[in-house]
Amino acid sequence: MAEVTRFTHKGIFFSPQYHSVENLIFLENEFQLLDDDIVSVVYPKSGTHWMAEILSLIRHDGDPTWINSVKLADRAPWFESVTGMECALKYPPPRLMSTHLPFRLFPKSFLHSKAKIIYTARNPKDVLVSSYHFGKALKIIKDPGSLEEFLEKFLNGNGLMASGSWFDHVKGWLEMRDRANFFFNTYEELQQDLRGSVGRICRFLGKELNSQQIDSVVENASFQKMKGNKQSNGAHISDTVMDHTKGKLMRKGISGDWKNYLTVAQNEYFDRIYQEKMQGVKMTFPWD
Ligand code: PPS
Repeated sequence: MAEVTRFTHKGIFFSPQYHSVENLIFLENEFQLLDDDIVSVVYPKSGTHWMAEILSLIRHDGDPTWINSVKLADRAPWFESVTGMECALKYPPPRLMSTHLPFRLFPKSFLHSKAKIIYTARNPKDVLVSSYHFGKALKIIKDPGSLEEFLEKFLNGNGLMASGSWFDHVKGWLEMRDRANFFFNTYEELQQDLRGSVGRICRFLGKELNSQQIDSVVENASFQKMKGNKQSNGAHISDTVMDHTKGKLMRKGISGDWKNYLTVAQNEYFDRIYQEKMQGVKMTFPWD
């Protein structure tokens, strides 16, 4: 098995298979966001693929032809990766892009642009469990070890990659919440009422879809449909990056799976750290 390598940039670790310091510096300081850009910002394992699929469908008025024929990473490239940046630079506007980055590494040009940001957060306990399983299949990160060991890494900001601490990520991005071009939503809201969420996202984007078109977005962005769509279900992830026999991107797609994994003591410990780190955040989340 090849040796796992990683590098650290501004306190956050990245994989040389995907990222480079040059690209991260270029992205933060020189990359120009355009007023008609849409960027989906999601901490890993919190609904990145789901939101990319929803936004792809909205862009095409619910028509699934695009999502069924073009791979998700080309429809909504992760611009912090080297190949994602190449794709973003060639993307005919209006661009749709994704990122796992914390706000402090995001393009500075955002502060002077009307680019629209959609931020999706998920219950961190479910993020932990999803990351743990995915981490077991990823060949480009160190083995997560036991759940107990990974819990500690996750709470210390060393989960998967390219994103740092969940707490810093959410808090950093929430500082943008009063901006008209920033929309905050959660994985749990998507779960509870996808149709309502699609309507809210459309209003934020200034996109009008009729009832049948919204139905089509909802149907085609369902877990079952996405799991069966090889353009969206992680099938494109290279065998050098992931052992597809050990895990799946489209794993369970539910909320509250953490209850099947965390012991009472681990849950209490998590809650204690959560309270400490989220002190002062004046916002109620679906998992609170
Ligand atoms: S990644 O690799 O960081 O980009 O992963 P990400 O896409 O952020 O998150 C993967 C988790 O999202 C779940 N998922 C969905 N849930 C419900 N409905 C739909 N349509 C959907 N699409 C993806 C996926 O199953 C992963 O969660 P877990 O809990 O592991 O199942």
